[in-house]
Amino acid sequence: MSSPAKAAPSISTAVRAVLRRAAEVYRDSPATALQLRDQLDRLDEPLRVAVAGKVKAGKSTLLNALVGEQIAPTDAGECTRVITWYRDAPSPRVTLMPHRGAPRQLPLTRADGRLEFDLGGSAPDDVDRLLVDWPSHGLRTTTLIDTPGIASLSAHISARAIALLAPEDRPSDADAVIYLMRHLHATDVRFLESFYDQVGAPAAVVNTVAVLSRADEIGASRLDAMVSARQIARRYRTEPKVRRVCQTVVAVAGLLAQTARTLRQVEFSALCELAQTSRSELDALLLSADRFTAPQAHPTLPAQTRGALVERFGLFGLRLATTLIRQGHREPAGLTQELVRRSGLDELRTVLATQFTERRDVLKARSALLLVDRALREEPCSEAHQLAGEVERILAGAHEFRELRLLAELRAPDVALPPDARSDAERLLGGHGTPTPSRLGLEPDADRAALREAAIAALARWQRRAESPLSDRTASERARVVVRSCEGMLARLAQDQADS
Ligand SMILES: Nc1nc2c(ncn2[C@@H]2O[C@H](COP(=O)(O)OP(=O)(O)OP(=O)(O)O)[C@@H](O)[C@H]2O)c(=O)[nH]1
Ligand SMILES: [Mg+2]
Repeated sequence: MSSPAKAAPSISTAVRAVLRRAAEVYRDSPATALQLRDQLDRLDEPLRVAVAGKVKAGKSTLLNALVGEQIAPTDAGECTRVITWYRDAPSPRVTLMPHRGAPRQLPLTRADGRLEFDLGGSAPDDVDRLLVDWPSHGLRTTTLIDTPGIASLSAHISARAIALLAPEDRPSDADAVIYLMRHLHATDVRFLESFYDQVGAPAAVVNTVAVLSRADEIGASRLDAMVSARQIARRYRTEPKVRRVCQTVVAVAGLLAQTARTLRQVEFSALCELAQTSRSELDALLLSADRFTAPQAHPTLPAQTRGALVERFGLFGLRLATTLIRQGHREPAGLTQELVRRSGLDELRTVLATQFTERRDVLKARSALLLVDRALREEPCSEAHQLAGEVERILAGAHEFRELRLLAELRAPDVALPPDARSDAERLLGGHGTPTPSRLGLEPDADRAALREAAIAALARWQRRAESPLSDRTASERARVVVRSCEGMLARLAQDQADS
């Protein structure tokens, strides 16, 4: 009986071995050895995703929306000026990590549904970061890192955010980035390019998703604001300079999403009361926040309640919520679901799942190899040559990396591929999700025969392209990467059949 072919080690196994070896090689260089050992631990931890963008882009609000709780401070307090990590843990705890000195615990309180903590006398400049342990399902696969606004009033603070995301002296602490922008601005593109240009980074573009944030404010918070925002996001997605720096752009009304996911019964009752006001009166009231909160503006709802409502929902959220209640959403759970859907949060979560969560092993491996590569360049040593060879072998050999690199290349404006072939390749390479049905453009529950048929057709399509005399060398090589992805799918389908 022939022995089964030895399976290639998974990318995580190969990277783990290289990290161990590198930690051994650099054992006399304590700082580097420590970074390498940390990186080893990171392979078993949740993916680290930073939320970045300019001041007041809505970063902390969106983080709360993603977690489904108000844990990140959103007003102008000193904590918004400090990098803060939110990670899942059995019990809540806030730890302050100073630049110098020992970490210390900070007291935390909950007030009005929000988590509150302060720096306990430390100046923001003295704080390296805050670490918030918070039991949350939303943080199980991903640790979220809230960053101070870039290009903020204090150059120092924005420098800190940039150092976290694109540090010069070491690879980034974050494996992936959600970048918020209210409009597309040259500084946003420049900032994103700084990830893209990281030395040695295989396909940095694949670890960035852009969000058109505070999307409800587009078009004066009219009821169709999200329709316009989605159109703008779609246009950005096709712009070459945007495609070059991020995977995709999603429009999200973060405030509405946050509030919907933390909706309270008293708020729901107040919305129902508002919805009973005649449409013309309500439209007039909701023309501006000042009108809506004026002392005698509403016969039954006190000004204070209205003030709280507009702060939590925004004018757009109030217009939308009252309209939905009028249309028959009489239960808080149903209203929450519809508001979250319309806020764009569901779409963002799907994008994060396909772009980040499903690819977490590759993204973490990428961070790890960047670290080893940097150590080798900055501290050359006698074993460097061999170690560099191992890094190179993983980068060149792991098909996952080839897929990432090609996905990034396909985003460049000058790719010599017809648009339909380009989008076919993007899908097959896992650009819209790595499970086989997503790659083949079929429903998640498609049967095996349909999947096989589609994979065989795709394989033939890309084999023809790889062998076509019309394809130059680069085009053939790219086509072969897609061929390999199709072969991988067929092998997995055959394996599934054998297992069942
Ligand atoms: N209308 C509307 N307002 C929003 C939205 N997201 C955030 N805001 C408001 O914008 C302000 C800033 O929001 P934050 O979430 O603190 O923004 P940030 O980017 O974390 O701000 P810094 O950390 O200070 O840079 C707050 O008053 C939020 O209520 C949104 O989607 N729509
Ligand atoms: Mg903030």
